[in-house]
Formats: sequence, structure tokens, C-alpha cells
Amino acid sequence: MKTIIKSIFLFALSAMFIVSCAPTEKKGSKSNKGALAGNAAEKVYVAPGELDSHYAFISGGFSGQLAVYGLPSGRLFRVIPVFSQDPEKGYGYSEETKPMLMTSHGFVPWGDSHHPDISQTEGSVDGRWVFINENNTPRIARISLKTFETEEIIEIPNSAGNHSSSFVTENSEYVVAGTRFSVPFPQKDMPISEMKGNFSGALSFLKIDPEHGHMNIEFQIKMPGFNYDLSHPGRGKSHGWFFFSTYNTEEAHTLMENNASRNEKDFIAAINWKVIEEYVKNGGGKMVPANYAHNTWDDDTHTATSVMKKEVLVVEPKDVPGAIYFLPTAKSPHGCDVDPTGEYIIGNGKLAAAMTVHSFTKMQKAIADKAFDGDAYGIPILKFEAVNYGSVEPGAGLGPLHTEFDTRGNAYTTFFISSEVVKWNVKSLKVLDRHKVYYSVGHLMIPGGNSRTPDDKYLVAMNKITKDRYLPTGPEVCQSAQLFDISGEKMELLLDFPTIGEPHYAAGIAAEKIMGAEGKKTTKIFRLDDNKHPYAVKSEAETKVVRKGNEVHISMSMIRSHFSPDNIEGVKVGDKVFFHVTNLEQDYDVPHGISMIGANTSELLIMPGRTTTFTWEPKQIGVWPFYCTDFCSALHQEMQGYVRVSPKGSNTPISFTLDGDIPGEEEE
Ligand code: RUQ
Ligand code: CUA
Repeated sequence: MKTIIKSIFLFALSAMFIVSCAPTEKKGSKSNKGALAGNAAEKVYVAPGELDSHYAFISGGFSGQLAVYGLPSGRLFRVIPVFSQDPEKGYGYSEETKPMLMTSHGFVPWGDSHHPDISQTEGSVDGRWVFINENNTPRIARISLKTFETEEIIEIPNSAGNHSSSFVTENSEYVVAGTRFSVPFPQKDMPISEMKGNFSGALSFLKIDPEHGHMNIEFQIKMPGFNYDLSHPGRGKSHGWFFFSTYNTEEAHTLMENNASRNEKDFIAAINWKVIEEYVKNGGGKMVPANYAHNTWDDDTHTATSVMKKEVLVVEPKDVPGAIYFLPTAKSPHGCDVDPTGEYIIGNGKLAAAMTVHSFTKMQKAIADKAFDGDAYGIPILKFEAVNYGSVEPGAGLGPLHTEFDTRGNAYTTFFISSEVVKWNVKSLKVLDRHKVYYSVGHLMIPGGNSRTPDDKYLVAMNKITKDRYLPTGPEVCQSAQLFDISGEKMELLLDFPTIGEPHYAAGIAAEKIMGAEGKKTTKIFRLDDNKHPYAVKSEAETKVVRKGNEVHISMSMIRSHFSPDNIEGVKVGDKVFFHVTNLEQDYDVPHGISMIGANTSELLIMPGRTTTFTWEPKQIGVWPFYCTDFCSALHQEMQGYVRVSPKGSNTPISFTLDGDIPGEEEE
């Protein structure tokens, strides 16, 4: 009977969803044009030659990447390859970057990226790194905001569907990775029907080295077998705590839309990581065997290495009393957000009409008073009334997913089903404004939104469905972001702009925090003198071709507008040819590309001062050209060369020349 009611409820929700997705504003209707439109255009207009005021890092969702946009223009500047190969930059194709995509499952050239979060110092985003999680093969990546390149990827063992990740504490002490799916921990062969009580959920705390940003899994908490959906750190007064929303406290393993929606309330898990950190420092926890990849990029050798780690420190909640509590929260909450003061913890109950607002102060008191309502697998459940501050009645709003905040005490919540953003006051819980979005909004982002100091001029809503907002492009329309001005009392819609993949979440920051005055903080070139790549050449005189058995190693240089050497002979069918190519340029924005006919890696784009390698296994005899793929000078079309390929077993000797001479020889 309960199941039937549930099905009816879900059917009603999906029916509303369909209705709400129908275009509600016709083209040319008053609300799209008119006096305000001119004003909005001015607000997003960044004149040619001028710069945007903010960066927005928008997750690439199922593309596995991270896209960099400017606000308020909505212009796309760069797609940073993170969890997927990228033919534009050669990431995941070059020999140096391939190790970044190694996992315990082997080379995984694709990922599903979700939640970018920028490092923080004293509760403000500091523009040093951006972290992002991979959901499918659980991983966390760290991207340098000097080079805009992925510098580190660590796999998360005992996890599956790494979704309640990758959120950063207010001094970047930790980046956190929570599992969405519970699984056998450690993995084992067992009947799925025996899930209940036998699966666990890993919540991993990765320590961030304050100087270089290197990550290390400090400990994993082995939680009950629920689904851990999203998380946010406490801040200010609640710094030291981390909050995770859970669903499927039913521990169902099939027909989840019914079976994981039975309980009227699930939980927000409150974790006192400072207490657990102390416990671990004093020798607590147990090292258990594990198998996970830790991949790091070295900016001196311009090369990544992948190391397989063999153990991880696991903490059992029952061994650290006083560190973990459950806060009952209506109903299968999705987003779990904490306001800038750290006092209010908000559960966005995607199946409830309302948001549950808990009070950190009340929570502290409830813990002191032992106001418990039983326990779940030994973890105390705090009494709902003892922790709850109130709930928000969003009027007709349905399906709250995520909440962000401004500095004026307001919260902004997305409603997926009713396609709107609702602004409400965190203290009074009163709804102040609401605005339609087009359509089915998921996350939203205010720059600095996950910090004590949001930069609250803009809000970006990230929508799951776009329908009629752009010119049609076949069955799929791009997913879309919408920019609002939130500086006034009413939210004002300024701009629609398309995104790559699915924009799950985004992180925004004032531009000067990353680029510094006149862009001084951003890496412009890699200094040739500092290049420690084993095949680097510092001048054309050092370029050469060396045969080692059936491997041929070409140490090649590129500079406007030629390669050295540019004529190579003595390569044979069956050889494996390594092109180790150094870009000798020391000027900003002068990469060169290189491509070789028949090479089944992608071409490479090589930054000034960097050495990068691709391989080529020629299958056919002949004389084959290679060329520069990036239009680098007026003589770019002249930037080319030839490799002669002789039959297997032929005795054509290795030779390499530039303008008829062996490079470097004429100087002697
Ligand atoms: S999710 S639409 Cu992957 Cu963050 Cu909520
Ligand atoms: Cu170098 Cu084109």
C-alpha cells in the first residue's frame, strides 16, 4: 500500500516536472524584451579588449573536464582537461600525461566530473587551486590556478560514486570525498540481497599540504551503508565539522525510486573531523589493505608519475564516541549547505516541499544534553526538535536541490521541479523573491559561495534542460547556465550561456585573486633553464635522433618557424618512434603543435619551454610529413618536416638534418 502511495506521489512529481518544463515565456513576450533588456545587456557587456571581473569554473559533468568562463560575459576561455583525454591539448595522449589517468582499474580515459571547489585561506577563496571530484571511478583532482593544468589526481578506495565531494574546509586543511553508493568495504563477492547491514559508506578526508597542495588520504570513516549525496564544511563557529546529506537510509538495493523513498526522514551526518584528527594523531584507526592510484604532475620534469598505494587508515565510528551524529532531515535530502556564519545547516529535501534548517548552536546543546532519539548502527540520532531551527515554506516551489548564500543573510535555493530560484532570509525563513529559470535547475553558484565571504553580485543557475532557449542542434540541446544580478532586492536575469557536458556545480572567484595585478600571478611560459625533462633540448644544437633496438628517440626542438631536425631517415616499419619535442620559445602565448601522419595518438600542443612526447609506429614505407598544427607565425605553413620510412630489415642508417647539416655540427 505504502509503495502504491509512493508511486502516485512520484508520478505526480514527474507530471509537474513535465508541465514546468513547458515554455512559460513565449519569444517576444514582454518579460523577454522591453526596457529591462537594455539594462541587462549593459550589465553583461564586456567591451572588446576589456576583461571580465570574475572567473567561473563550471564542471564539465559527463565530459569529465572543467570549463573556465568569464563573468559577467559568459564567455568560454578554456576547457581544462582533468579526467578525460583531450585531443585539443594532447592531455591523456602524450606520454607525460598518460599516467594522470591511471587507476586501480587500469588506464581510464573518461570520467564524470561534478563539484569544483576553490582552496580557501581564513574562510575566503584564495585562488591557488581548484579541486574537483570524479564520480564514476572515484577520484579527486587538484588543478593549479597558475597554469590552469591538472597537477594531481588521487583515487579513493572503498568508495563508489564519489559524489559528496570535493569540498574544502575554510583553511584548506582537508578536501573531502564521500561515497554516494555504499558497497562491501573492503570489496568482496557476496549476494546483493544481503546488502542491509553488510555494506558501508566511506567518507574520506584528504589532507592538503599547505605549500604545494599535495593530497593524502589521512583517514576514511567507515559509515553505515546509506547513500551519502552531498556535503559541506562547517565554517566560522562550526569550523571543524563536516555535514553530509544521506538518502537510502532504508538500505534498499533495487527499485530505488520507491524503496529508497520510504522513510519520512533521512539524515544529515555531522562529523567532527577535528576530534577524529586528534584520535588519528594519537594512533587511532587501523591501516587496512587497499589499492588506489596517486598520480602527480612534476612541473620540473613536465611529467606525471602514477604510484599504486597499498593501504589506507580506516576509522570505525564506534571507536570515536562524540565525533559523529545524525540529524533527522526530511526526505531524501540532496544538497547539504551551510551558511557563511556557520550557524545554519540546510537540507534540501528533493522529495519534500520544504527545506529543513538546522541550528549549529542547538546541535551543540542537544549533544551536551544527550537529546537522542535512539541510534543508527551505534551512531546517536539527535532529536529532530532539539536541532531543528525551522523549515522554509517555499509556496508553490517543489523539489529543492541546492542552496547558496550572500553576505546579507539571504539564501538562494534551486527548485528542480518548479524550475525556479527562491530567495529567502536565513533567520526569518521568509521567502523574499523567486525567479523562473529555463529549465529544471540543479546547482547554483555565487562566487565564494562555499566560504565565509561570498562575493555576492552574481548568481549562476545551472540548468539540466534547455529546450527552446537556443537554436536547435538535433536531439540534444546544450545544457545551460543563467546569470542573475543579485545585488538588488529582486533577482534580475541577465544572460543565458551554454555549457559543456553537464554543469553540476561551479566555483567562482574575483579575477584578480587568480591573475594578480596585470596578470602577474599566471604562468606565462615555462623557463627553459628549469626544464628537467630527460629528453629536453635547450637549443637546436642538442637535437638528435638515437636508435635503441627498434625504438627510435627523436629529441626535437620547435621555434618559429621550423623543427630541428626536419629531415629524418633510417626509421623502419615496425619501429616505435618517440617524438620528444621541446618548444624553445620563451614568449607568452606562443605554443607550437606537432602532428605526424598516421600517429594514432592525438597531435600535441606544446607550451613555451615545455617538452612533450608522443609515439608513432609507422605501418607503411614512404616519406611522411609532420607539421605544426597551431598557426604560430606568418610562416606557420612552412613549419613542417619529413620522416623517411624504410622496409623492416632495411639498412638505411639513422640520419637527421636541418638545412642539410646535422644540427649543431656547423658551429664546431
Ligand atoms: S548534483 S543537481 Cu552531482 Cu551536485 Cu545536485
Ligand atoms: Cu609553429 Cu605553427
